[in-house]
Amino acid sequence: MQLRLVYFQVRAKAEPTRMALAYGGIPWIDESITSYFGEGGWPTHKPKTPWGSVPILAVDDVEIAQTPAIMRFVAGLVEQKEAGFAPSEPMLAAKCDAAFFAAEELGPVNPVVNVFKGEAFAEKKASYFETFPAKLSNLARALGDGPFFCGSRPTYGDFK
Ligand SMILES: N[C@@H](CCC(=O)N[C@@H](CS)C(=O)NCC(=O)O)C(=O)O
Repeated sequence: MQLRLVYFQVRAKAEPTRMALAYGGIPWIDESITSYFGEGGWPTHKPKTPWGSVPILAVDDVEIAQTPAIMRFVAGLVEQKEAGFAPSEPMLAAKCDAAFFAAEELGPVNPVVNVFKGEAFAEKKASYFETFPAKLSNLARALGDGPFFCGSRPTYGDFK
């Protein structure tokens, strides 16, 4: 099975998947949008992709999109090597999802840091930090004594 992770050449939404793949010792290829889509580029191919967005994980010739779905798929692969990485017990699975989605809410920091400059940057930063402390403290509370969100071993909920 060949895995190609298609994204911009930045960390952002693809990085948790990269980290989980690396953690699981699962080989993958980072593929830029330009090299993956080739002629016509993203604007031409976007409507034909599963959800019109990247990241996309191409599993041989089948494309998975939506970051949490990609992560769940990768977690399933890691689970085959390390039991417990993708818990099947419903309450534990919910706990992992909650950590993953709560961390996902911090994602809008990416454009703040990487895109905006000057006055726009100052405005976006101020707006981001209005809600950041509460979100961070929720994550800290969920982590408790840790060391991981769902117990003593890492799960996909820790990779965000
Ligand atoms: N809900 C999607 C959102 C993905 C998303 O916003 N991707 C952006 C890049 S970070 C994108 O595809 N931008 C190009 C476009 O919308 O045409 C996910 O979690 O994967």
